[in-house]
Amino acid sequence: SAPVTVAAVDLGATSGRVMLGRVSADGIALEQVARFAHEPVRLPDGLHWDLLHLYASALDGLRAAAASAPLDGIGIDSWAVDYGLLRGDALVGLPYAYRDERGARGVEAVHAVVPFAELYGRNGLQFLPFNTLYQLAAETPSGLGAERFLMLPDLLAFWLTGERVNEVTNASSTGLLDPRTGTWDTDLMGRLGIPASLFGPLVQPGDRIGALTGHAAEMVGAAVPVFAAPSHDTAAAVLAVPMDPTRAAYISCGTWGLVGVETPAPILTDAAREANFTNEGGVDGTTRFLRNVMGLWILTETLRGWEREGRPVDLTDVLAAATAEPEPAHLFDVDDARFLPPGDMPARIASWLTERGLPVPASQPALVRLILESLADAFARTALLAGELSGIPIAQIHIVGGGSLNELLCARTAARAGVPVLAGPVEATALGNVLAQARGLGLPGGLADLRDLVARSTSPRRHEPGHLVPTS
Ligand code: LFR
Repeated sequence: SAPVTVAAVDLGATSGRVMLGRVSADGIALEQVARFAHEPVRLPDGLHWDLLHLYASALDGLRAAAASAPLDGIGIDSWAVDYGLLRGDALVGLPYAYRDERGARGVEAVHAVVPFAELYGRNGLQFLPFNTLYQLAAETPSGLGAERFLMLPDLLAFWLTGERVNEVTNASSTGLLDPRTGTWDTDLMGRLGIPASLFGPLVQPGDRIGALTGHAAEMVGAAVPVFAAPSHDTAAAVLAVPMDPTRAAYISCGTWGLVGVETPAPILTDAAREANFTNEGGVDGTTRFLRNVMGLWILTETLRGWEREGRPVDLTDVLAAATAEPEPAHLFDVDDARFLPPGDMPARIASWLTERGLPVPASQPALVRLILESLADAFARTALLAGELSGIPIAQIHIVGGGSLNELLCARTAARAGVPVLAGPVEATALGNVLAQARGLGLPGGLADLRDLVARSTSPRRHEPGHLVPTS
């Protein structure tokens, strides 16, 4: 098939990027054309995404991308669970950020109607207090006069094209999708008093949503088609893990560490529920059977806390110093709910430890080592557990995303899991976004072929258990 050039808009919890991807039968080349920082804004009613900043920055980036090469497509991905509500063409209210505490207020209301065990049997989602259905229970869409529900990437696609669709991988994080059929569970919506009319047609990664229209087309300079990426960033990242899913686990590590395996069908067993594993939708009808582990958030919030206190550290320096520290004798539970909201992580870690009579690290490098060691332990345990629960023998673990650059984290994960870790590609999410579009534009092949293309275009570093530095 002919080479294609597409733009991937990849929105993360702390920064967004626009990447230019060129895909041919020989490989993929990625180039960053724009990067912008953003953060949620705290208002009297809670924590909100600065959506207009995100949209305007994405449009600027798309204009820059189109100026450097004619675009065959645009795709958007972001974190999951968050959404906007529309009445007519207008947004009703400001979308909330998932680290807002409001989701937790909806949990009881949902579980009072559908107890968690039953809910899990229907939607296969791990319990996270910010899952979309809990957020929806904390507000009343019909009270707001809302007519339509769009996940954030769907909302941005609507602003770009005028088309309202729900992309399936992101829809799978709402708790309102049946993971066996990949269709909306209107019966569950009915029981929870969520109007089914809010939800529209589901599109698959690679489907064409529409063309840039109006102001967006003027800004970018052409009516470029917008494709559904796997609009959930984790689904995009998993698509681009150069793995053999019958013998490997993956960790998509950025703000979160998403740790799991890819399975042909959801696993809705009691054991999966008790281990709090999720069944989110992957590309080509696969299931992302994984668990959210706290991820680099806890480290970046720690660094941020030190900066606020006037004790800033340089990341490279502190990681080198942490590597030289001795292995800590005790770890802490990175998944404790107290670490979820923004705030003073060093103080929260210290209180977790002192509550148990454990020593608090005395220096900054020692605390960084403890954080990474605790994360690596959670990563390793969760990857092996994913293997046990799914029956997939874990011969190696792939770490992709920003965390793949953290050599200490990768090496300690390999050591604690007792299997090799393959680190990279760092840009898995953008690669997955680009590949889904390329397929929509005619690139042939199944998941294995797409992963083969990633493997030929990138070179992961190998961490053997027992070595603190990569062995290749
Ligand atoms: C990662 C991610 C996770 C999701 C979390 C919240 O960026 O998309 O998969 O659980 O963000 O949406």
